[in-house]
Amino acid sequence: MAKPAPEGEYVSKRALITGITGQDGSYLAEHLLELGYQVWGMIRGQADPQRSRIGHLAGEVSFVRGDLTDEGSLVAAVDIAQPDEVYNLGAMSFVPLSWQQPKLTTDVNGTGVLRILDAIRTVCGLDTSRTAGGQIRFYQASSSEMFGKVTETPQHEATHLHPRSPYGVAKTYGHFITRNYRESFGMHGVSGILFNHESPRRGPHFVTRKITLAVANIKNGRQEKLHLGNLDARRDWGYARDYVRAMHLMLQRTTPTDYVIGTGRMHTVREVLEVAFDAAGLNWQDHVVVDPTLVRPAEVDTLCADPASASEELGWRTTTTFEELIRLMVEEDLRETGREQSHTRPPLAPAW
Ligand code: NDP
Ligand code: GDR
Repeated sequence: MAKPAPEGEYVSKRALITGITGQDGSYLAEHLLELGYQVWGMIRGQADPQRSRIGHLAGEVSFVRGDLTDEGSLVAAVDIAQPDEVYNLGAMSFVPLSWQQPKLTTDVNGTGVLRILDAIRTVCGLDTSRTAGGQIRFYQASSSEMFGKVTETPQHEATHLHPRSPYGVAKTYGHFITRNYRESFGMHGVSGILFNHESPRRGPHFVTRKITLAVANIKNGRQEKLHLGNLDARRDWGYARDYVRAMHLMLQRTTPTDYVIGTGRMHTVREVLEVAFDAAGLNWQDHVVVDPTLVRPAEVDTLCADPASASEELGWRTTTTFEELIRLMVEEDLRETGREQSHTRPPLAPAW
């Protein structure tokens, strides 16, 4: 929605990212800045962007306060940023927490999507000509967790949804309300159905990072045991940097279309352990304790993407294999815990 440029003058696109302090938000901001975008990041009142994953982007990204539970703040954020593209990455993203706080999860991950869609319509004065036809394009962070109890493998855009967690149920609402606003009001809204993607910036309670952090702490003599839940769970794990490219590519299509994004390969949690401990010359069987309290009330046993449409229509590809991804996370955590040791700060440890 940037103002038209006087003839011959280049005006870069403007993007508003919710969830900019998260793993994906930080990589997406970097990617869009590299592409020449003006980036606005929505942060919550409590967040301190100087010390988060985006501290290094201070000065390059403009910040606006807002919360997905507060529609007025979303209207203000969209109005201030005047974006061409809105990326809705904000969410309560840790699945186990959604059983402990199901209503808040629903409010943020489900109704929050409705609020930001309505905020866009409000700022556009409910004028569909400004939301349709590419004026404000909207990306919703949908999730493979929506497939849940799978009936076919691999999963594609038309696979039946059977979410198995309050998180997955709320994401499914966000998915369908985005589609509904596209069909009802002609909004240019798309959902990326992304499978698990990881990086050294992954939150410490997600299983890959919990493992790579533990490997580094064990190697540095700060931890002996690692407590985990279901080692047989299978996921399609990719590298987060690759996945934010897909988000941007999706919004550049003339026709708004939803895409599945994943590698097409799945591995067990046990395989993550093998690669991660091996990368540090350790044997996982010496350290891992299976803890039944970490098994979920309703587990998603297996997820694997069919990214054929994204490959054919977006030209999207992954660049990093599963083994490379886990090794690079171990290397970064070894470096980080080594640095911490030299500064005698307390060790990084997952809260879950
Ligand atoms: P993170 O947990 O790293 O980041 C979540 C972001 O959401 C944070 O910036 C957080 O802000 C923000 N947030 C939380 N609550 C609110 C709220 N009430 N209002 C506004 N913002 C809020 O997640 P990821 O970066 O890994 O994931 C990004 C999105 O993609 C999420 O929606 C997630 O559900 C989805 N997704 C992720 C996948 C993955 O494998 N990573 C796969 C599929 C979907 P704060 O810093 O203030 O807490
Ligand atoms: P997930 O990721 O729930 O798929 O959601 P997570 O890394 O939390 O779990 C993956 C699988 O590992 C099993 N597991 C454990 N998980 C955690 N966190 N801790 C453990 O100790 C443990 N032991 C075994 C889990 O049971 C599960 O099967 C992520 C999030 O990023 C979501 O926001 C996103 O939508 C989906 O990926 C796609």
